[in-house]
Amino acid sequence: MKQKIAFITGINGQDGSYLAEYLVGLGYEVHGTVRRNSTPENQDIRLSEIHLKIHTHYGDLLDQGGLEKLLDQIQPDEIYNLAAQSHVRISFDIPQFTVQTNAIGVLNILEAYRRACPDAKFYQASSSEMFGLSVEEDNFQRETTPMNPVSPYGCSKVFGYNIVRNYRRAYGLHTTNGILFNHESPRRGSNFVTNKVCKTAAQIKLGLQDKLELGNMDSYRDWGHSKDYVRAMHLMLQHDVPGDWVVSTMETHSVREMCKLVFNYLGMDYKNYVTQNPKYLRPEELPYLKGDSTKIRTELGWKPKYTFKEMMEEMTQCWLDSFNKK
Ligand code: NAP
Ligand code: G4F
Repeated sequence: MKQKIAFITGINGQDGSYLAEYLVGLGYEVHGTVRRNSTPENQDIRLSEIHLKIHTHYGDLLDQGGLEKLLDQIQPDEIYNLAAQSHVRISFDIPQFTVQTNAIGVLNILEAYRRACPDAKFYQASSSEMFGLSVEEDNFQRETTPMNPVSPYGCSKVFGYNIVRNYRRAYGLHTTNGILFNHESPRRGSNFVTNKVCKTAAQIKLGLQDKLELGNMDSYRDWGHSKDYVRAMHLMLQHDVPGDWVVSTMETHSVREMCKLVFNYLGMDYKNYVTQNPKYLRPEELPYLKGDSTKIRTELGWKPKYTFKEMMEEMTQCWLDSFNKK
């Protein structure tokens, strides 16, 4: 059987790196884009375990011609569009760049794909942030929940989601949206709340820091593990019919509960160390997320392997180990 070829934008991000490892493990030839960076060493950090087994190319979602050239050369079977300005708080600081990348960028890669390799299957990294303030009466968000975003990031992702559905219907392309709820790992950027808490709590434990400054501790998130979620992305593209699927743990925890768990793991009480700094508050907050992933569980047989506790402990332990090595 012919070796399958995958193309991943944002291959050096959290999800891109795990997805690349997963697909290499399944026998795929894996290609992906990285952006030009003045310190090229930084770009390989998350790919250190597989960089010799994959093919990286310079590429940017803002450069449609470059994307089309790459897709024309590579002729992938599967395209995973994971690239994005993915930080919600920062999307209020750089709204134009966020919308250019996360909205127009999706259009750019869809057009490149439609012209260069329309027989491929296409995955779009859509987000639970699109639901914003909408919650169903049973306290879940699901595929049918109206979208009511509360950030430039959320608004940009709604455009990406809709244009992917439009290209599916208008041109008969195999384009799929994964509506993923928050997912974390030791490779999560350390300015997202979970990894910020794990990193700073480990520093406090080792006497390298004395406090942790956070924003809103009373928002709720449905936090899963990135490794479980990249399996879901792949499963979605193995389905004959394209569609939209929610991926979530079906549990929710507050930022406060998450802090308590991490500090307890290290034998400390978070109340003695955590303070609020208004600079981490958002102009508009999304207070509550809990995803109903019944559809992907029943139709595609996906379910997560990690529990929330196992994931937070793994992340905290990784920081402890890395500081202890120094
Ligand atoms: P991440 O770690 O921030 O990775 C994003 C990747 O996109 C990085 O490789 C980044 O490169 C690249 N990128 C940024 N702007 C780009 C541009 N203009 N052109 C090309 N590449 C660009 O994010 P992640 O957590 O892996 O998330 C992957 C995708 O899933 C994103 O689209 C995110 O919005 C979406 N998503 C994430 C979650 C979550 O909880 N993690 C949930 C739902 C949806 P640089 O390193 O050079 O910036
Ligand atoms: O970790 P966060 O920054 O993630 P957020 O905003 O939920 O976005 C993530 O999940 C989305 C899926 O729903 C993705 F689409 C998106 O790409 C990203 O991966 O913040 C989580 C919560 C928020 O309510 C925030 O206000 O934590 C709260 N928080 C409290 N203090 C903080 C902080 N968030 C950050 N980043 N830093 C803080 O100091």
